[in-house]
Amino acid sequence: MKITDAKVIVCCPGRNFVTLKVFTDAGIYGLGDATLNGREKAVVAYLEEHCIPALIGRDARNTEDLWHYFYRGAYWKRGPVTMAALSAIDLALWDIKAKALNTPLYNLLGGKSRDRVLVYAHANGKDPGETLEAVGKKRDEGFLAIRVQSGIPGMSAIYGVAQGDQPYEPAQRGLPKEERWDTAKYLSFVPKLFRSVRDTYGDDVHLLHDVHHRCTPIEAARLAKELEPYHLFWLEDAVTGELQEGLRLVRQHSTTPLAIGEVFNTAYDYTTLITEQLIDFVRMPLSHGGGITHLSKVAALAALYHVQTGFHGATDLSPVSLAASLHFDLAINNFGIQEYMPHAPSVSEVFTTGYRYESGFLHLDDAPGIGVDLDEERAKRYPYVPAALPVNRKGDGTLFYW
Ligand code: GCO
Ligand code: MG
Repeated sequence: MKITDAKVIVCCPGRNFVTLKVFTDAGIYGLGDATLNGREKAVVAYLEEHCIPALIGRDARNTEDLWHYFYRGAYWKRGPVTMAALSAIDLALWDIKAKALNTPLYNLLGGKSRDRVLVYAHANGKDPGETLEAVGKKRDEGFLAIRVQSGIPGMSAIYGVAQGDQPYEPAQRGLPKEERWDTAKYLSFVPKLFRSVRDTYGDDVHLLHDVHHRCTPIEAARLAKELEPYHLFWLEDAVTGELQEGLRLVRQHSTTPLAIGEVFNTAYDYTTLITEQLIDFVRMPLSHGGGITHLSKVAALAALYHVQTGFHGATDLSPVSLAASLHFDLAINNFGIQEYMPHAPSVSEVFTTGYRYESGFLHLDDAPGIGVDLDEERAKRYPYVPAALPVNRKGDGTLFYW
């Protein structure tokens, strides 16, 4: 089955998405998500200039060889831009493979290990009162796992908290906005926040929290330790992950489960973390971490070390990415949880999907392939809008992690 053509579709139905569409001589096409928030055009250029010309004429069924062609075969390998492009290629080829066999993708990954996917929702508010209310709303919607982020008195903007009354969306039009950060205020605030969430809602709900890379290992260790009484499902990105050994210190001091990796893009970002059992959940999503072909290997390695998956699922990953994750989540044994941030209603004008939320879980239909389609005519109504993630500085102006 020869690849006859491929094209990149960029659209902005509320936020930017980059989608790769690969065509074959069997009349079957596949879709892959190539969205990299705030760096969309870099991936488009990499795909159009370097990947698509090399894809045409190859056999779409050879997913393993083509993965290595674009990974090992590229002297300048790894990194988020190239890996987002390679991930999109891999997802599109697995979509084609499953459609050609007329079966949902999960059947090619081992079939179903479960019949629905546990998801976590986001609850956030400008202050603890609003945040508690938001947690209550998510409970009422049936969510069994809730990520809690709150505005902190004395800090004007904070990661994970919506500014107006729109749902939280970190990328803003134009150049990066600057935010200010205060680790001391944050560290004394968060344990109190979780105490009041547990006092209000009890023990019968999984709670999660995202530090968003803003602690040093010793600060993260303090936070993880002080959060122990509230039994988090996980503490996410407690430190920035470039230095894998940094997690050793956090681990030595606390039993709070740790999740990391939404900005990782290969297994090599995880080797120390997994083999030394320094984490509990891998977050690297299919659409940034090398697609089905590579995440299958990462998940298999993780399984040997009691590490589970908890894939990134923010709104900047398209419905193609979320649906592909759901197939993977259904199939593997060491699935843990799936992040679920519903897309804005305008997204469903462009993408048709086969998943639905019910009572704390996402359910997937039995459509062949990944089960997502994109209406190219409607996509044209939503042209690309330049947008960027914020930049973060400490109070004295020192540039810090966002
Ligand atoms: C999460 C993430 C996101 C990222 C976003 C950046 O846990 O969902 O931290 O909110 O910040 O994906 O583009
Ligand atoms: Mg995160």
